[in-house]
Amino acid sequence: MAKKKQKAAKKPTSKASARKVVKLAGKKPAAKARAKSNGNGHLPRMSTKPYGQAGRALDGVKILDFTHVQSGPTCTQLLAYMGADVIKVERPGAGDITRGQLRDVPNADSLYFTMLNGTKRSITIDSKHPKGMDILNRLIKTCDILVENFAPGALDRMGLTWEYIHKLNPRMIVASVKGFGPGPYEECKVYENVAQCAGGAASTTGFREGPPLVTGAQIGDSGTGLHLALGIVSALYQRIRTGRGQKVLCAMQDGVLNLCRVKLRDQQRLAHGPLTEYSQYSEGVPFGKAVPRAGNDSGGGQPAWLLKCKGWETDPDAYIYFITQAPVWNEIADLIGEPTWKTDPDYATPKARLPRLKKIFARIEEWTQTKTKFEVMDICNALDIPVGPILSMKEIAEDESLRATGTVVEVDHPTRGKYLTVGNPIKLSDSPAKVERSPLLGEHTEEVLSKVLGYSASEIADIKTSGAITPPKKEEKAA
Ligand code: CAO
Repeated sequence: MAKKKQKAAKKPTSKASARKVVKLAGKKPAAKARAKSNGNGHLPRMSTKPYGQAGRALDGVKILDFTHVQSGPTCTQLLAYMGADVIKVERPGAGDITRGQLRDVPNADSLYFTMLNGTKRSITIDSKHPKGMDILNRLIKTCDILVENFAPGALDRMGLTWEYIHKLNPRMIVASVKGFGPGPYEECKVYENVAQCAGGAASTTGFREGPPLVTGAQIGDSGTGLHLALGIVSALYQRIRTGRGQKVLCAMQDGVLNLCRVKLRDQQRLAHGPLTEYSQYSEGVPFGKAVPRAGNDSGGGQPAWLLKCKGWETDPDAYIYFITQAPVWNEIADLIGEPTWKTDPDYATPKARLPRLKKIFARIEEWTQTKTKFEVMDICNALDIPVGPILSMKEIAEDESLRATGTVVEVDHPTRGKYLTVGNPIKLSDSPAKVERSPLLGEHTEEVLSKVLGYSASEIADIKTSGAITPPKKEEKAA
């Protein structure tokens, strides 16, 4: 019976399908499979447009962006660069608090805000106003993703619980940054450096003799924003199969720990003996119970240190990071004028060098001090010796190659004029980054209400007088 059915299914039922079978029969198996899956609608046909002209990776994805300060905005800005339509919801009259923080140009949005909110649209909505809630409901029904990084409980207090959102739009992905995951600290408010301290970065950064140190790289905020972006695109991909949204949570403590993974590795290695690549080993200083601060030691198995270059007396950034990678030891010995170190048993092997690293780096530094950091870079790279110049922010801002790749981008802003921002550090060959200036507060309120949410002109007029999208009057504010 089953066989009969199969046979029947193979039989062409119309002239058109008969032609199709005949056509496919003459093709190679791969072409046959491709044609079949296209026919089923499972796989889209390959675009015939040239690379870079087939839209952007996240075209068509709409984001209700409830983020503020740094961690959340980093995430949604990246998704906007990838093509998502990011609609940033801000409190009327006030907006994201960073618009006014660290202001350098009077009455203009700060660089803190502008560099984290490019390529987005801004709509002002008072979420605590009934009409404001109506607008939010429409946004929830229309958008694919809600991203927020309020203090724990704030979204629920607005009435936007997961259950509520999921009922309104079962396909919506709700992505949150919080300071800590479930546990004793989950209710805490958290800023960058709190996360660096709680995630293991501060205890392992700095010099052994000094206190714990926080780093300039915003691994708590921007690092967690990056993690969240990965969670969001993964959830979007899963939604293609399941048809439903899900919650995505990134705790800043977890994000920092993920970036400090090598230090948790070293914590476990400590149980089996000293960490021989740490300079404290070569200095004969015993290890304690926890991973120590390692100064400028390399985090990997290739000993390295930061060395002075020509001009260090007056230029605080005249330094080079020098890695004594084992395969190029002979080149290093020749370069610094110590050719006997290639064969001397005290220096010839990585193991023999370990207790002598301080002396070795002092000798290399004698050489680097005779050259600028860029000269060291050129000479060493020609010999395959890995080194890194300490670049100041001034040098980075002026670097032509970073401009050419779109990693540093100049944009023009109506109230502050031209400013530099960091473009998309993730380069996609078929999705050119879209890097635009940040929006003014509420710049797109009417546009979003009419074009995205379909409100009529008279409804918008009503909303305007209701107080749902305008700053509270002075008396209300005082109350
Ligand atoms: N309309 C009306 N009210 C609004 C609104 C709108 N459009 N947008 C925000 N609000 C209200 C919220 O409802 C909330 O009010 P309630 O507390 O009364 O419910 C309030 O504004 C936002 O509160 P918040 O606690 O998030 O803001 P904060 O400035 O006090 O705290 C921060 C900031 C960052 C410490 C906290 O948001 C937080 O811990 N976030 C999670 C971790 C995080 O992302 N940290 C990174 C910070 S960057 O260094």
